[in-house]
Amino acid sequence: MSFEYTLHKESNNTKARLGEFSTPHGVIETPIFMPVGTQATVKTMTPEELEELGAQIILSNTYHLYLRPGHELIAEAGGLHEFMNWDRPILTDSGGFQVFSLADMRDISEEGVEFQSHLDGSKHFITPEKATEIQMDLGADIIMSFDECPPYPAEKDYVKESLERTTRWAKRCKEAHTRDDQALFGIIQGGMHRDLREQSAKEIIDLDFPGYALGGLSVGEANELMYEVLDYAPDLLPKNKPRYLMGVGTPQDLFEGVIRGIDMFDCVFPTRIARNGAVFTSQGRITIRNATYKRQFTKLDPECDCYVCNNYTRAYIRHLIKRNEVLGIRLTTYHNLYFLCSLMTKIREAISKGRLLEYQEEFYKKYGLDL
Ligand code: PRF
Ligand code: ZN
Repeated sequence: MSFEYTLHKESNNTKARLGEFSTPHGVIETPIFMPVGTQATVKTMTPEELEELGAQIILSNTYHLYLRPGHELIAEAGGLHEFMNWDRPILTDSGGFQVFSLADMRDISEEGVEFQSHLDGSKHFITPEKATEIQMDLGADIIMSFDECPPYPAEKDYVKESLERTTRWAKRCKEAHTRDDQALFGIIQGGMHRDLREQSAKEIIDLDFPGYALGGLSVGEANELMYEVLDYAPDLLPKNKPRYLMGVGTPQDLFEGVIRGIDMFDCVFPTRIARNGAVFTSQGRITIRNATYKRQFTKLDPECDCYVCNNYTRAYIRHLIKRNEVLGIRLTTYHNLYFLCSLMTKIREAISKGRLLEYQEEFYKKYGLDL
């Protein structure tokens, strides 16, 4: 149907790409950051606020919505867009990763994964076909194949066995997927091993998906090791399709990923730290609970133009957070998401002007990161 990736520009001194991906609910500009709305809500934000702060696409999770309220109920509501009143693009993750990180007991076989719900211990069996069926019911614009994300570290033999099964599962997802108003993306695994990443990329690309994700990164390995994998892994993917790095999204990771050729990111980091009272500023991350901010009647970030920074002070937000007032975490969440979405806008502008590395240097210097 209406899925098309247009590559507008390739940076001349980095591997960064400027592009657009069109979906039935609108076009997303890439590189892009996707806020996470696990439970069909980006915690504390209304869809109107998300739109205002610059979110173009959000991510939700098959595993959680399958358990509660159930995909049938969401289908009955008319799909996820209708259910949560968000009419822009949505991506759902397949549940593979969440089953492996959240479910209590899991038993992986060729057929699929048996697990116990992290909520009530009830038993479930998810197969690639089931994960695809659930995602067809949820009705997101972009859906993900059912994969296994091996833990880190893991035996190389196991990572190989696992990626080969992930390929067979990806093929089954593709065969089960029948909605032409959804794009099903493939996921590359292979851990930190170059030969295995090459094997996985080849096998998954042979199946021909409209977009490809790199899974199995940011799973506890050192940052430097992830960047090493990112030095070659995006180059294994076709240029004419979007490339998504799953579960990654600190300001530094966004720069390092974009420079290595990644187009899409998602992460709970900005929203999760916001609920602990941590906020991004152009001068680095601060914890607003600290006594230092008690009498600072200034913006969270002196350089920010968001609704929160235009209306509230550090001292007030600190008070709200300290008192566990819900408004506090709403304000920090809004600001953090605005910060990352506008960082991506500035990154896209810098690519367009051919000055991404200069912008990275400026940002790192102020933020307190080493190049
Ligand atoms: N697979 C899926 N979702 C994911 C991951 C993965 O490997 C990761 C790894 N960082 C995050 N989310 N399906
Ligand atoms: Zn702000």
